[in-house]
Amino acid sequence: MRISKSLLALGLGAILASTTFAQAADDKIVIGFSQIGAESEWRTANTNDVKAAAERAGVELKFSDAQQKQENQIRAIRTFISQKVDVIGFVPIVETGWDNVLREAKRAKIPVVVMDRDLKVSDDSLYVAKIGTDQVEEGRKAFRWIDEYVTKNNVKPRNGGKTINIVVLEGTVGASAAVGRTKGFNEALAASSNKDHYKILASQTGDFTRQKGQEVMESFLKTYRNDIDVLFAQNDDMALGAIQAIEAAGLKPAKDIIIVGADAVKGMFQAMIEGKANATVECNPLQGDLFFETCKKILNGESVPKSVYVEEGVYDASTAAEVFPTRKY
Ligand code: GZL
Repeated sequence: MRISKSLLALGLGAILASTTFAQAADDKIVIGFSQIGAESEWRTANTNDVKAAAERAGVELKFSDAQQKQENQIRAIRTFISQKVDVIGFVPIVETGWDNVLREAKRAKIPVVVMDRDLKVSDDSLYVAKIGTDQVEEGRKAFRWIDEYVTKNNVKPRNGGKTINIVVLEGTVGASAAVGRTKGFNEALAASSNKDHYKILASQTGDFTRQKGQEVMESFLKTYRNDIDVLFAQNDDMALGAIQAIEAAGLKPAKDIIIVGADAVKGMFQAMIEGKANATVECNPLQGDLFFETCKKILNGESVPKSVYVEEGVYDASTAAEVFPTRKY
């Protein structure tokens, strides 16, 4: 059967269009993303933001929750490699142990973009870009706020001794957020003109969770009760758990024991408004848009900065009620 040239051209055109359309559908960028888990309000906000930003960016997101296990993250990254995703993104639960799997991604020519926490690798070319927060600076900000508050309010040691005694609830062992905040806090303390006025009585991991924060604070109170003047909790969830322990011990949080957290999540704003916490250093989880913008630039062959920090501030009880309605997480 003869098919007229015009009908043939129309048919070919339709096939091309459908093929082109099909290619357009196939060309949707596919991003494999390994999240560490759901250990805190902050993490949940970070996950929600990544998913919403993926929608806004029009990319296909393959999302994996590692349930707080590095081996699950490594397994997820290997799966993304076998699925030949366009970009691999992940939050390194701890700083080390990533070289081998990132070498596999590099051999597969899949760019890697790191979000939130930092990592230590033998070869920086194993990841293309890192988007996160300056966790060392967050630690410095926490101590500087304490030093200013103690000085301005002429806070005296509760036990009548010579030093303002501090206990620290650290984050997950080996996580850059814990390592960085500890480093920054200690650096700022050592640099303070009042450094001899402070003493760190104890510092122990609460693994960034409310439950562990409460348990470790209970043990601090059993050991040091009236010797504790300040708590620095390396995230707000642990601070909120510690507040429960302090109240159960018959002490007044934010009054008997000054409480400074990190993250600036809504739960901590509520505690500050209720007069149960003093301050929190913001750590911004809303990194999704910048992450997907960076992924697209990399796929377009554009150069991107190796490391970018998102903006963040410090909030205390004096402005908590006024700021709370503006908080996005
Ligand atoms: C910090 C982030 C930390 C938060 C915690 O960038 O990795 O992990 O401070 C979270 O709340 O668990």
